Amino acid sequence: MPSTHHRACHLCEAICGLVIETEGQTILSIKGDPDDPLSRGHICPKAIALRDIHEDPDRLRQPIRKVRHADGHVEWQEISWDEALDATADALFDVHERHGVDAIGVYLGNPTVHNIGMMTHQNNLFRFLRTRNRFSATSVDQLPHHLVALWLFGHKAMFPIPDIDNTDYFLMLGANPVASNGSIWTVPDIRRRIRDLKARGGRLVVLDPRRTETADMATEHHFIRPGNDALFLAALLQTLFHEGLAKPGHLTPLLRDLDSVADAVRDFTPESVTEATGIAADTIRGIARDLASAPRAICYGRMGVSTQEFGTLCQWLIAMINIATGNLDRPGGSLFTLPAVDQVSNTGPGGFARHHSRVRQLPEFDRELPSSALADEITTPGEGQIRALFTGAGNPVLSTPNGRQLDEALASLEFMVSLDPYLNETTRHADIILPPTSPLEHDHYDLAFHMNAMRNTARYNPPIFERAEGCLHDWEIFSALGERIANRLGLEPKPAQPPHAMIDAGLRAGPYSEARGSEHALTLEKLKRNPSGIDLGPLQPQLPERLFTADHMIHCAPPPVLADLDRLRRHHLAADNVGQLRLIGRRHVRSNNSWMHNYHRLVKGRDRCALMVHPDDLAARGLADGARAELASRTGTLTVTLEASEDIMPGVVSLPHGYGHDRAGIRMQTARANAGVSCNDITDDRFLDGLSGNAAVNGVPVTLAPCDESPLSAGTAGEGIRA
Ligand SMILES: Nc1nc2c(c(=O)[nH]1)N[C@H]1C(S)=C(S)[C@@H](COP(=O)(O)OP(=O)(O)OC[C@H]3O[C@@H](n4cnc5c(=O)[nH]c(N)nc54)[C@H](O)[C@@H]3O)O[C@H]1N2
Ligand SMILES: Nc1nc2c(c(=O)[nH]1)N[C@H]1C(S)=C(S)[C@@H](COP(=O)(O)OP(=O)(O)OC[C@H]3O[C@@H](n4cnc5c(=O)[nH]c(N)nc54)[C@H](O)[C@@H]3O)O[C@H]1N2
Ligand code: SF4
Ligand SMILES: [Mo]
Repeated sequence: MPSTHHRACHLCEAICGLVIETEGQTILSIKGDPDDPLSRGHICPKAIALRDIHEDPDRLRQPIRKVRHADGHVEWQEISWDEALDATADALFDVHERHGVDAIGVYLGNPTVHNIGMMTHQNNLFRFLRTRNRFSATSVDQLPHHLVALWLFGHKAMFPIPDIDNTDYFLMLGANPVASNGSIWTVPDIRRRIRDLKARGGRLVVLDPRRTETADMATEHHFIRPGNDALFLAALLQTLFHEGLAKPGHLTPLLRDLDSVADAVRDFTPESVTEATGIAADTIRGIARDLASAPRAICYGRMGVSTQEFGTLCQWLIAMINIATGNLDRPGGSLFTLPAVDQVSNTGPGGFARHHSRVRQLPEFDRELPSSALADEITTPGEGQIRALFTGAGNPVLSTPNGRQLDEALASLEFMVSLDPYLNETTRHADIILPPTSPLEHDHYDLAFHMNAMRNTARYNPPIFERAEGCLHDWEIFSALGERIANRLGLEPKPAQPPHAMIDAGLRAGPYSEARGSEHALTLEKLKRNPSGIDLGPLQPQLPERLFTADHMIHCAPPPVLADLDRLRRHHLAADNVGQLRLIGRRHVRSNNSWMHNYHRLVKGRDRCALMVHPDDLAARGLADGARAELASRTGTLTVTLEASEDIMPGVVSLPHGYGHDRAGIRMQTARANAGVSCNDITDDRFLDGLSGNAAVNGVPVTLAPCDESPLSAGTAGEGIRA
């Protein structure tokens, strides 16, 4: 008898509702759930990969331990959970005893925030490992959003969310939601929402060095030279002030230091930034006037403006533009969410620069150091050097800058353990891999993404399958390891309450609880009775109550941000800003960071890892479409296949990240067969947003030249594995 299950897709931030039909252990079909109040039936081609992940023979089902033979041969052996957890606890405790807690490094990757148990239970382990050497994908991603939220609104997770369904004018920079399905903006079915915006006479203006799938749907697209958005945004804000268009309206009584902001950007005239940005002064003025005169407008920017040299300035300027035009905290502009489990109110506000990385003095944020510092912290001797590493749901060898350097650094560790279902480019360096249950074997609640969703909803899904015998969930692994470390330290472990009990408690204390007088009276039981999810209504204005600053004001002019404008001025004058070839990234709807290339249905078809180059740039170097060429940066060289494209701005080349699966010793057959190259082999751990320490994986200075096709120039780092 087939049975029907409701389930959220956990692969990207759109959190689409699915209806999954199963029979026994077999998945018969995966479809969009039309009754889901947020996604309303939308899915993308990746949803079918839920089945592929579940069934993938390469997915590890039991812990494995690396055995090094005398002849240098490396072998992996399956071991029991008790053995694996004991050996891991022993090794971590040993490093802790000999070198102190900072000798243990931690790196957590992106799927952590898509996984309820990793969110709720990581501290069952990390409370006993209070190392300063914590790292995560945040600093290759959204770190600038957090800093701006903290400084302006008093809490790291206070993100203004674009209300696309009610807006008239949408200015978007460095985001490609038609491929990515949205980020720091949970917005399933973006295509239809863009079509609706245009149908009601609204406009979408996209600034991107590539004419992307999103730019293709826009009413207007402008190329912008990578890394110069802060200049464009500063000139836009300057125009708003200069032309008297800055009218914060209802926000006025909440604003501190708006005058200082106007002073700070006074010298960024549209004329002064035209050459650097590639955008005409009249165009900048036109956009400023359109944005100001639209009844309801949004300015939004994502990866392209966050993971670049001025990521924090860009996010601050975007927030200031929304504030100056009165579009923050009002329908049709950008609003704050009120999630059912209110992880904004439930977590600390976060802090910045309370300590710095040992080797390069990069600032912490929220007790994490920039991932660009990880390799140096492993390889530089001295007190506090990382000797053991825990990775969870992360693949930093492919996803952080200068991946080859990190690859080599990982090979030098005394001990490494990975909580991960795959033996991949990063986890091949581990001594022990702890694989969690398949996603469909545990329950699901989107603690993180309801916080960023364009509508308030809540949804809980029980597991679809019984877990395979002898398998542990991510949260159980954290708890079991925490218990063992606590015992060795002579401390009390934290009792492990399952995640669903914590969700129930969160719902019962949250804004839609009976205790708070809400008609929804949300509990876990109620969510279980409504498997497609419960609609809690559109985003509502919430200021000043929702502000977390001590004075309940918006602090418009954080001193570190104003000071950083001088760095922008120096960059503006630098001789190599214009004329230097720049590398940017690219996402494809059938791919997801580094770990979804092992599913045949998603990777089949044409090579998606080619370098997009403008025909003029090819001609200038004597190169041709389809040829191989050498792409080089300060950190290394890659041999790439060229793809001529008029859709990319001259002077810019684009390569997706997350490929490069040809390293020795990985166990992902399909990915290996479609290896591609890793663009992070040539991104640069020293190329950063100087204010936040966020990696600048976009706008990397590169050179492109015909290939010297000797076998040694092929871009692999397959030899780095520790034997
Ligand atoms: N050049 C360049 N670099 C980039 C980016 C870019 O645009 N350009 N994007 C950056 C961004 S935005 C991000 S978020 C990072 C991502 O960087 P990472 O998070 O480091 O890398 P992922 O590719 O997401 O790897 C996820 C890992 O989690 C494992 N995994 C999957 N599901 C689970 C699970 O349920 N439990 C556990 N324990 N493990 C699981 C996978 O097997 C894989 O090893 O990459 C960044 N790097
Ligand atoms: N299919 C798919 N979906 C995904 C992911 C995936 O890997 N694949 N990853 C998920 C994750 S972890 C994240 S964080 C989100 C990211 O979501 P998005 O940020 O929407 O996705 P990107 O494709 O990285 O978009 C960045 C855009 O910035 C442009 N760009 C690069 N440099 C610059 C610049 O200097 N200025 C400007 N203005 N633009 C620039 C690029 O051309 C690109 O179009 O996507 C999520 N969804
Ligand atoms: S857009 Fe695709 S990958 Fe993202 S949640 Fe929806 S179905 Fe899953
Ligand atoms: Mo991300």
